[in-house]
Amino acid sequence: MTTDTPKAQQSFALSEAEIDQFHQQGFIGPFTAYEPDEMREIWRRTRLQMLDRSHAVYPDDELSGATNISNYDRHLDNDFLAAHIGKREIVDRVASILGPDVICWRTEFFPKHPGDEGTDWHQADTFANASGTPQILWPDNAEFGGTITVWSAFTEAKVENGCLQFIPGTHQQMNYDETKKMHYDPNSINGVDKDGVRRGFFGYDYRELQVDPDWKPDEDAAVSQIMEPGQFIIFWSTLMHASHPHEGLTNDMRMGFATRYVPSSVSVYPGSDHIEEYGGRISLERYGSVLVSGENKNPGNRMVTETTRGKKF
Ligand SMILES: O=C(O)CCC(=O)C(=O)O
Ligand SMILES: [Fe+2]
Repeated sequence: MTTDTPKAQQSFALSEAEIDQFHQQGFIGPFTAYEPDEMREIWRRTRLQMLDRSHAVYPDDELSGATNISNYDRHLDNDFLAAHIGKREIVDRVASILGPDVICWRTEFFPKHPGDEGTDWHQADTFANASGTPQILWPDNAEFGGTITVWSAFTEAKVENGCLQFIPGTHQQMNYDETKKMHYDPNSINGVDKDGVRRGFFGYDYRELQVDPDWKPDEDAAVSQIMEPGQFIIFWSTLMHASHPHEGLTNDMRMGFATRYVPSSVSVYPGSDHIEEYGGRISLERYGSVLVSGENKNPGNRMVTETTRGKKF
């Protein structure tokens, strides 16, 4: 007999001190989900699998220019990504912040190719930022809004190839008004200089949403999140976050994979049957949130059930 806890029962819940730190700073990590060599091998395989869209829930040809949204939710057709969103190292930590009933409502790839601009400073509460329509709504009595994002480094992320940047402690107050409109201009991509740094938001300019048009992010307080392949970091989407440009000094792509979690009581895509943003439009017909912990507390949400999953995979 061994007294070691079997791996399946090991809990990765955050400690009280870590939860306090998370609430103060708006982020915590990085933590390790995979060893660097393991992640390199997984990514080599998964990167190729991503090219096969035959089971992807959104076709990428509904409207031209839809590359950002056709990147969404590949966990609904890829086995590795499906396992990743439910990985104990991640979900135990997220549940220790959000409570036991947790859904994953969105995943997104964030590639940064050599020479790409940095991601603009931004915060997201309802995720109406690009579509003009709230994508998540917390119950009326909720203390918080936004989502927990777990950003996993599928490749190395360092300053020169565009790692994330956070401004600690900025998650309690929105500097952007998501009921305002941003204008999509794919020609602006990689073309806008902001105080000496090339930054944009995939064809949008986040400054258009500023509550105070004269305000500027306190970039002196920004911290760079340098990560090994296989590490992940947890942050509120309402935290001021951005990324450095890829300087193009090396030809390695930086690949981040963001998984977004909320308590299962939150309404996802309320009243919408499609998403329209980044110049594209996708139907939510085959979409479902995935219950990664506990129970579903919102009968109104479209969920991936064993039956729909059978059809999707
Ligand atoms: O990876 C990036 O550059 C941006 C990621 C981001 O904004 C997010 O995960 O919410
Ligand atoms: Fe973001």
